[in-house]
Amino acid sequence: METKLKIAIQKSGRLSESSLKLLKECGIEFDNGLNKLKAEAFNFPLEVFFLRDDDIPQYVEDGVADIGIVGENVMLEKNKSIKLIDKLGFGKCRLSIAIPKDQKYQSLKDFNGKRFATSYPNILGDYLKKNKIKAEIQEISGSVEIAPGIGLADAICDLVSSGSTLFTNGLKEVEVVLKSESVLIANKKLKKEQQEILNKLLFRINAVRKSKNTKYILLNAPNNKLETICKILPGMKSPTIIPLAEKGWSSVHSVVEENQFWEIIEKLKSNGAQGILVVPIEKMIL
Ligand code: PRT
Ligand code: ZN
Repeated sequence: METKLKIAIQKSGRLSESSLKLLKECGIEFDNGLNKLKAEAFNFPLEVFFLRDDDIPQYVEDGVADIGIVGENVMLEKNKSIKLIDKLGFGKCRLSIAIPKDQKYQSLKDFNGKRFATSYPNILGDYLKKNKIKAEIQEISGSVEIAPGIGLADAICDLVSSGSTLFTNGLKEVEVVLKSESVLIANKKLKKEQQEILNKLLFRINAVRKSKNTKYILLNAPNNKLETICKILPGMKSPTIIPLAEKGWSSVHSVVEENQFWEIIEKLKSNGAQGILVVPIEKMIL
């Protein structure tokens, strides 16, 4: 029987859509009908398990799944014996300490002898220990933000993204314990065949990721400005130059990184580039 790689992703929640999208962008097709527990890819040796995110590290440790996608927060909290393969760049959030908004705050020392409510007792416990704070931790599994209001805790430690949950509950963020994003984790003892499939998958993931940070750029330039313009454009190797029908002009093609984009466009314009077109890249193999 053909070896397959088993991947566990979140069944329904904040990471589900992006996890599915990532696999799709890698060209992997499968049927993910509602309430399905697992699905087999049609065109790649991959089996997809749909699970609660909290269970994924354990399944990966046990080898029920070979790899999985979870938030770094879950990976660290569960503290299983697994391998971190790569950060995936979605599901970004932070695990923060928050207190009632009209309470004064000076430093972490304020928390000595206080009581925290959190769903992340391990991460918080390590953080407090590292900072030599002695406080009590009350573990609760949901609606952590209401704990101070009902007198269950003095402070909370919970995930924050926009901050609106804290705001509507009259809380303010005072310390960031951890910055988190989705990660790809793997079982520590993958068989050779499984590792090979994982390498293929990682190759595709990297191609997708590279392409997201990069744009394809086309422009027209007078030939006497080509040298300067080529210097502005870094490109993968060097820009492609194609003569235009109009004498003395050329079309220049290259790639630019998203974060340098505006700066480069301005320089190109001031050096005589015209008709600049910028198009998205779907996949990029270096
Ligand atoms: O059912 P299952 O157990 O699988 O899902 P879940 O309810 O445990 O997790 P889910 O879907 O809420 O989150 C999955 C992962 O998404 C988390 O482990 C994080 O890695 C990541 N993530 C990113 C977040 C957030 N952003 C986030 N904002 N997870 C939770 N939140 C919650 C937070 O707990 C708080 O209640 O959103 C609220 C705060 O959001 P803001 O925008 O109001 O600040
Ligand atoms: Zn969960």
